Amino acid sequence: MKAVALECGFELAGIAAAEPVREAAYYRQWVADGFAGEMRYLTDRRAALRDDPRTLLPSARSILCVGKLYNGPQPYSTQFAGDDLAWISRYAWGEDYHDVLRRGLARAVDRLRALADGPFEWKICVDTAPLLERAYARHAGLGWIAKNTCLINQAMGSWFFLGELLLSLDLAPDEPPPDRCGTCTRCIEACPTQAIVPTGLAEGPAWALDARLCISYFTIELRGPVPEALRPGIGRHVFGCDICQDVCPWNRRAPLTTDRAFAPAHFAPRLEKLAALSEGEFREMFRGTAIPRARYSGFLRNVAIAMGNAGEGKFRAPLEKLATSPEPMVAEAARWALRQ
Ligand code: B12
Ligand code: SF4
Ligand code: SF4
Repeated sequence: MKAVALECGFELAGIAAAEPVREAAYYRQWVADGFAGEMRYLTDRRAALRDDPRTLLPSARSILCVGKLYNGPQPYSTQFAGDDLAWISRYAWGEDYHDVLRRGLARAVDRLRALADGPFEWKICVDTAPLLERAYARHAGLGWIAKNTCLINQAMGSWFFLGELLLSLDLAPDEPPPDRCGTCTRCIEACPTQAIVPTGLAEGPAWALDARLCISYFTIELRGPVPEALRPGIGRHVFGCDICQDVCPWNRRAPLTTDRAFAPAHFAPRLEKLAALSEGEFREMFRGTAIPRARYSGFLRNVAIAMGNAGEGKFRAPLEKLATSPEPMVAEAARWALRQ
């Protein structure tokens, strides 16, 4: 199974049992604490589906969990100068990972079909299914869930995506590796908006991510205005955030992907160029990437905030134009940026 996954372009592979895990209780607590913000797909009826992977495939016995590297040779955001350049997070530079991982897992299914003794049922999941991907990947031995809440692999760091193949086959599960964060707190200290917060839980993780404070949430998921007090912390981020992974010692020598699908189409584009994009040009520029998830209006809101944070006089004219946007959220962000 694992050899097939490696042949199909995944660097990490392991097996977890398709059973409920104790992390589901922590997920419920996280939702109850309001940490999901307005991400309703995490809190509505789909929240309960996360209790048991068999809600996704009733015959499931095992989960083949895979990891795919996306790291490129480009500098980390924390080492990259240029106030007039926008930061798009590392994971979104190339082709949309949902498509790339699904393709790889579909190839794996074909190979397994040829190898298996008899028929089996399967289901591919990548990100969007109501499945606790990090928790199952941990049980499959792919890494530990770190203080920054990312899954880290001792040899590979954390620049990898997760995907799963639910299978009706009975396979021997792997063991979760030990937590190797130790006494380190670099990610917690480096987060510009203090989004990694103590849980105070007697049992369970000591740290959680309050998405309502996270730049990644603001710039990708949030559909309304970003709370004003948190805008300065966003810096020049226009889509996602890499800081808590950039500063992690386990990513100091993180390996690079060899998959050309993740080669950057637009590395650190100029903010002025982004501010001038029409909706059609926005769609054209980022077609096939994960960026349209932010939507045109959300993206322009992010660009306006980044320009305000840069505080450069040359951004006055593009911001004055954005301030006349028919989209109130964009116009308001541009007015705020002009005040900065
Ligand atoms: C919602 C979501 C977000 C939200 C919330 C993130 C968060 N940390 O919860 C936002 C928009 C902020 C986000 C941001 C990012 N995301 Co995101 N996101 C998701 C999504 C869809 C659900 C995650 C979720 O359920 N969160 C709620 C929390 C409570 O669940 P959890 O993170 O799984 O946490 C578990 C652990 O904390 C665990 N736990 C930890 N320690 C311990 C200890 C004990 C004792 C116990 C009992 C439990 C426990 O319990 C929790 C429940 O299982 C997943 C895909 C999926 N279906 O799982 C991708 C996913 C987590 N995201 C991913 C990525 C790449 C990112 C970003 C790096 C993108 C970017 N550059 O901006 C950032 C990283 C920010 C960060 N530090 O986490 C990858 C992570 C890969 C990896 N190596 O970890 C995933 C897996 C998508 C994928 N298929 O590859 N994301
Ligand atoms: S992604 Fe950025 S804002 Fe979110 S927790 Fe990490 S450093 Fe903080
Ligand atoms: S920076 Fe330190 S505490 Fe944070 S995830 Fe990395 S090793 Fe863990």
